[in-house]
Amino acid sequence: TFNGTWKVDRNENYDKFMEKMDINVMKRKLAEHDNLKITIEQTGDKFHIKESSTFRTKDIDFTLGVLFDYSLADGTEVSGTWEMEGDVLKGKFTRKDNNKVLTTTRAVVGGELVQSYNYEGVDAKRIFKKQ
Ligand code: MYR
Repeated sequence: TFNGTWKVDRNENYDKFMEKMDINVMKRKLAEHDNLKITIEQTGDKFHIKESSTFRTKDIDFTLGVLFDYSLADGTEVSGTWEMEGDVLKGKFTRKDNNKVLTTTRAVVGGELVQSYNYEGVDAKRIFKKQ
């Protein structure tokens, strides 16, 4: 289950990923240490997520398989869906500014929440510990 509050513990290749996303070096440095915390509340196929970081706090609601809009912390707007495949959440989001696709997954692995990202062939991970 994804429910609970998760605090980012470490990143893998996140700087390279953000670079591919065309995020400038100053924002990347800040984003590496954004203290991202997400609280996930799943009820059936509905999710409520509270996101908090050094950049902002934000509430997000989505239903599995239903298109929704989301803006990244740097203001980049995307639109897409999350789907559940087995125990893995799979997200596919399209940037509104260039129509390129960002895919992401969330899975609980060994008690940690692992979020993977892919954009234009570059993979990254952020790994969260439960609070
Ligand atoms: C959520 O479930 O938390 C909201 C929807 C997430 C959409 C896609 C997330 C991609 C975030 C990429 C951030 C990297 C910034 C370069």
